[in-house]
Amino acid sequence: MSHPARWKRLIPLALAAALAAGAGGQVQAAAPPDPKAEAYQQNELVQLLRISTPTAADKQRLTTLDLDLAESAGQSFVDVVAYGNHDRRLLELAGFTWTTLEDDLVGADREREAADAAYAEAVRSKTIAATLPSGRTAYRQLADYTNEMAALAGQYPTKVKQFTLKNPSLENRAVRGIEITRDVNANNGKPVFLMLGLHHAREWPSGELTMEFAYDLLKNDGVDPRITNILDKARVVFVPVVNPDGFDLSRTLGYELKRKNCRITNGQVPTTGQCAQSANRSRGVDLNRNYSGFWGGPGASSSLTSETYRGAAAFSEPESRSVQALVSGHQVTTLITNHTYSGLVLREPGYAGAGPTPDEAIYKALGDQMAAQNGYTSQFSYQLYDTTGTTEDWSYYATGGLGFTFEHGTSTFHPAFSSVVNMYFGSGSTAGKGNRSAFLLAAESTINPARHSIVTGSGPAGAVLRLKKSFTTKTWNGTQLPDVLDSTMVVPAGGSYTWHINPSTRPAVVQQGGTEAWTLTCERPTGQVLETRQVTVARGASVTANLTTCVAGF
Ligand code: 0X9
Ligand code: ZN
Repeated sequence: MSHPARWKRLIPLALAAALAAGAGGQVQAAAPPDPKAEAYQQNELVQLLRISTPTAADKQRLTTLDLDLAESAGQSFVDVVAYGNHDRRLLELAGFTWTTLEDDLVGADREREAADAAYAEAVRSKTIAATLPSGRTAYRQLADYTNEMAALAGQYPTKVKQFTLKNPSLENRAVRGIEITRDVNANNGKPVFLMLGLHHAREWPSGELTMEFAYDLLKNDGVDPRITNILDKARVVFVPVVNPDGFDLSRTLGYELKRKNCRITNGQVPTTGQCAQSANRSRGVDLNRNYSGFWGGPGASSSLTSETYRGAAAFSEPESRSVQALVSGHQVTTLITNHTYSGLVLREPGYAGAGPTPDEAIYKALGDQMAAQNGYTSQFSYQLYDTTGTTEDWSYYATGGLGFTFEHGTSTFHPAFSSVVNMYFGSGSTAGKGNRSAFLLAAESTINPARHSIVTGSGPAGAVLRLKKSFTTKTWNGTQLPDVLDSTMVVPAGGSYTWHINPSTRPAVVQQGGTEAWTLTCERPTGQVLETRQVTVARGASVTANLTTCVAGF
C-alpha cells in the first residue's frame, strides 16, 4: 500500500501533488490515471453511493473531487456513481461518509434485463396490456429510433417530416429527428417546441419519453382536442438521440453506464472500435458541457476522462454543434432536454452567479405548472450544483426560448422499462398526469402568445421571409464566439403572414435595459432580397411589418 506507484493510482493528481510537495517532492509526476478504466479491467464494483453532505460547503467540496455525480440530491446528500476502489478511497480520504444505494450497478442491469424480459412477455401473453402510445414493451436500440422515425414519416406524410441534423456523430452516424405539425411541409411561421433526448448515453428513458410523446401526438390528433389544437398551432420537433455513438455503446452489454460521446483524442475522429476499447472507457466529451454559454466555467471539467469533460473548446463536438444549428435555424420558443434521474424540472440559470433571468416570472410559472403534472421539483438548475456549457446555458441566452432540463425517474439512470410507463402517464399521486401532461403543457405554452413574440403583416404570397440576428456568446473566460440565428417562413396564399418568434432582444441585453432588433428580409425564393426591415419586439408583444416594397417588386 505504501509503494509510491500504487499510492499514486489511488489518489487524484491534485491531492498527489499536494502530498508530494509536503513529502519533499519524492513523488514523480505521473501520466493522468484512469481509475475508471482500471476499475472495469479489475472487475471492481461500480456502485451507486449516497454521499452525506450536511452543509453547502460539503456539497461544494464534493463537486471538486471530479466524481460521476448524479443529478439526484437532497438537502444533505448527493448520489455518486463510484467506479471501484479508487473512487471510494478518494471519498474516504476527503472525509466523506455514505450509504450504498446499489452495490453492483452492472449486476443490477443484468437483473433489470430479466425484469424487462418478463414484462415484455407478460404483455405478449396478454397478462397485462401495453399502454405506451407506441405499444413498446422494452427499451429501444438505436436502430429502433431510426426505423420508427422513418416509419412515422411514411405513415403520416402530411404530419411528419424526417430530417437529419447538420453533422454526423464522431463515429459518422446520422443524427435524426422528426417534425410534427398539421401540414408539415408548409413553412408557415408556427412557434416551435423542441424536445431532445439522450445527450447522455445511459439515460435511456430520456429518448423513450421523447418518442412516446411523438407517437401520442400522432395517435391522438383528432381524438384529443388538446392534441388537435397543438398540431394546428405548433410545430413540435423531436431529436430523441442527440448522442447516437454513446447511446449505441450504452446499449451494449457491459457499457450501460457510458455517459459521454466518443471523442477519444481531442481534435481527432475516433477509429472504428476505439470508443469501446476498455482503455478508453472514461474518455469522451460531456455534450451537456460543450455548449458555448459560460463554457469553461464551474461544474465542468477540463480532463478528458472526467464524466463532465467540457471538450477542447466550446462546440468542439459535432453532436452539440448539430443542436446549435437546429435551434439557430428555427424559432424554438420552448425547449425540453430530457435527462435522468431525480425528478426535477430545471430552468436557467445553471450557475448561481449568473443572477436571475429577466423571464423568471413566466419561466418559473411554466416550470411549476409542468412539475405539478409530473410530480417533480421545479427549481433553478444551479440549486443542486453549478454547471456551465449545458444546452440551455446556450439556447436560452442566445434565443430567449424558454429551455428546461427534465430529470426523469427516482432511482437510477435506466430503471426497469415498466417505470418508463409510469413516468409517461404518472403513477400514485400523479396517476393520469405524468410527463404526458407536462409535455402537453409545454406544447400549449409554446402556442401562448404571452410567452413569445409575433411579427405579422402583409407580403407577397410565396415570398420567403427571413429573420436574422448576429451576435456573440461569451464563454467563461470572456471569449466572444459568433452566433447567427437565421430562420425563414413563406408568406401564405392570401398575402398576410403571422410569424411566432422569440423576442428580438436577448435576455442578457434585456437585463441591462437594452434592446436588439431582428433583421427581417423579404426575398424571392431565389434568395434575392427585395426589402429589409429592422424589427424590435418584446416577449408577449406583436408588431406589424407590412412588406410593401416587397409586394411591389415581387
Ligand atoms: O449534469 C447534467 O448535465 C444534468 N444532470 S445529469 O444527471 N442528467 O447528467 C443536469 C444539468 C443541469 N443541472 C445543474 N446545473 N445542476
Ligand atoms: Zn443527463
